[in-house]
This record gives sequence, C-alpha cells and structure tokens, in this order.
Amino acid sequence: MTRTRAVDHPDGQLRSGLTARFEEAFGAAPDGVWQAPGRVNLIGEHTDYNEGFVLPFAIDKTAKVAVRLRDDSTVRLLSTFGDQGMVDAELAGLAPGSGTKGWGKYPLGVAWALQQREITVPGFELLLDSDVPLGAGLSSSHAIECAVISALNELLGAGLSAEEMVLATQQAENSFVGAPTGIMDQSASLRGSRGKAVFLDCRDQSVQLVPFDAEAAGLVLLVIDTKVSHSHADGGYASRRASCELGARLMGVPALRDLALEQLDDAARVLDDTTFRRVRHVVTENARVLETVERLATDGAGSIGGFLDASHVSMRDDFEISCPELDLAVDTARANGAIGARMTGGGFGGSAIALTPVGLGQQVRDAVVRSFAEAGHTAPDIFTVTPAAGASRLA
Ligand code: GAF
Repeated sequence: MTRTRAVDHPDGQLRSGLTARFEEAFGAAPDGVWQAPGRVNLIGEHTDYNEGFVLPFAIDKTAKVAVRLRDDSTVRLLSTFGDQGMVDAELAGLAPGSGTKGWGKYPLGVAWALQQREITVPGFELLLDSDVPLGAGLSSSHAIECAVISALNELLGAGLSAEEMVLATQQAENSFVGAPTGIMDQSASLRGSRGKAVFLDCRDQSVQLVPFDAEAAGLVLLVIDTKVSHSHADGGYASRRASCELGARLMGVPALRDLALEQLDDAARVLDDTTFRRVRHVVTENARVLETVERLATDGAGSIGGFLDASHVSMRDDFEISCPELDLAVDTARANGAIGARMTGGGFGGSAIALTPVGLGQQVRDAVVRSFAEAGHTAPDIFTVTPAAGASRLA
C-alpha cells in the first residue's frame, strides 16, 4: 500500500495518519485534508438568532476531513471513531428528515445545502477525525460542517465567501439536521484567527477581530466540560428561540436586537413574566457584549470578569438554560479565585468557562473536580483554551 509522506508540521503525524487511513478505507489518496475548529463563546449567548452581538473564538480542537471527489453520485462517509461504520448515501435522495443518524447528517446536510444553492455536488468519500468533544457545548457539529464545506467549496470551485458558507451551514443545521441554531458557531470556526476573538454583528455578519490575551493579564481561560450532554435539536433551544420571536413581535420590533435597555420597563408591562425574562436576557446580554469588547480594548482581559458573571446569572435566572452541574462549576470556580465564570454555548449542559489567575488555575481545577465528586456528578474534563486559527486546508 502506498503511504503518503509524513509532513513537516506539528499536525504532520495526524495528517499523514489521516491520509493513510483514508487510503486504507477508500483505496486511493484523498484530494486534500481540511480542518475546522470548535469554539468557546466568551460572551453573547442566544443573541445570534436575535440579530445581536456575540464574541466567540475558535479553539485548538478541530474536526479534520480527508475528502476525495467521485465520478458518480454516491457519498461514502467514515470516521476514525469507528462508531457507525461506513455511511453510504445517494445525493439524489438527500432531503430534510431523510433520517440520517449520527454524525453523517452533518456532511450530508452540507451537501444538501450546497445543492439548494444550485451547486452541482458529485459523490465524494470522506474520512472524519475530530478532537472537539461531542455534546460539550464546544460546537463539535459545526466544526464538522465547516470542515466539510471548506473542502467542498474548494474542490468544487464553488467560490462561496466565508459569509455564504456560514449561511449554508446554518441552513444545513436548521433544515437538514433540525436544530434551529444561529450563525455564531460557524462564524467562529470559519472566520476565527489566532489570538483574536470574533466580535460578530449577527445582523449583517460584519466581523471585528478583537485581541484576547489572557496570558498578558496573568490569566488562563479554563473550559470545564461538565459531561452533561445536550442537543440543540431538543426542545429547549427551540422554545427559547420561539419566546424571543414572540417578545420581538409583541414589542413591535423586527428583532430583539432593536430593543434598547431603556425599553425594558415597557416590556415588563406588555409581556408575560416568562417572555419578559427571556427578552431581558437578550437585551442585557447584547449590552454586555458591547461593554466587554470596549473593556478588552481599553483594559484587557483582566477587566471583563464582571460581565461573565452577570451573563451567567442572566442565563441561569432569566433565560433558564443552565443546569446544576454548570452552576456548580461556575460557583466553585468563582469561590476559588476565578475572576469571572459563565456557562458557554447553547446551555442545558455542555461547558462553562472560568477566567482564572494563572497561579490559581490548579486550585480551581481541584476544587471543581472535588465539588463534582461530592455532588455525585460525573467527573468533569478541564482544560485551557486560547484563540486559535479558523478553518483551513491542511494538505
Ligand atoms: C448554539 C447555537 F448553535 C448558536 O447559534 C448559539 O445560538 C448558541 O447556541 C447560544 O448562544 O451554540
């Protein structure tokens, strides 16, 4: 069997490994290998589908796909997890609700979304490898979709811009996968940059890359994966989105982005209590994102802890998307020296982030692990993240 040469790159081992495994599985070398990262969101939760502001960044955990185009219309998908064997599908049969199970729905959803754009997609073979933890609120599914669309966009010469790829993957996720998510995760994955957070205006997709240097402030950003798995295709995410749309309609604005903090008193009079609290979360969260961006620029990462804390309280009490494990992670991190902490991502499980003085990192980790054991929760996984590069071709 022909093995590809090892590549002189930190990822070289994996790249040659993925290429070799592709050849073993499909009998020929791939046309290329692409990667796309997961993300954490510093702040700005459930604001994206309200046309508001978010501040996520790409992390150095990535989905990698080796891809080769075929000259027929069959798609063959395999992962290094080996959890579901080879998935075979016919492009002509792709349709929302066609019932693809497991991770295969993400590449197939992307192929379907490209077809919706009148892009002719031939069959292809794909091998996936990923170290983005699944269901941890770090956007493992979007990482796969972004790696796949980067590969197909290039191999097909489709010429989609990053903004168009964001919308195509959103359509894949919303219509094909059935999760009514916004555009934050794909934007971080496709448009992320080393050392920078992605300040995204979700109304017009404009991006400002904002330096985020925790180390310069003597800090680390810890991710605490609670191991409580979640899915945005479950009802909780959709019901929050519906409440926001109802709130906007009843307040007579196109989207909650258009509601100012000063209008919250009016909203309290017009809306039922639950809808009001959902609306208050979004309106105050948008303001927190803007303030965070400002403070990062003027005073650095050490100045944003209070916004992270306030964001968590708002998600816990107003938006009601936290869970006991996330609250415990946040409270324990704060009690042990983190200067700010919040759940990150869609909620109902997944991960929290804790901005922590370097010297207290171990203390926070130990305390969180201990508190989880005492509460009888599954042991969390805790690691640090820094802003990493967005999607790219590796080979
Ligand atoms: C998930 C979604 F995919 C995003 O679009 C966003 O709504 C997020 O939850 C909540 O901020 O990650």
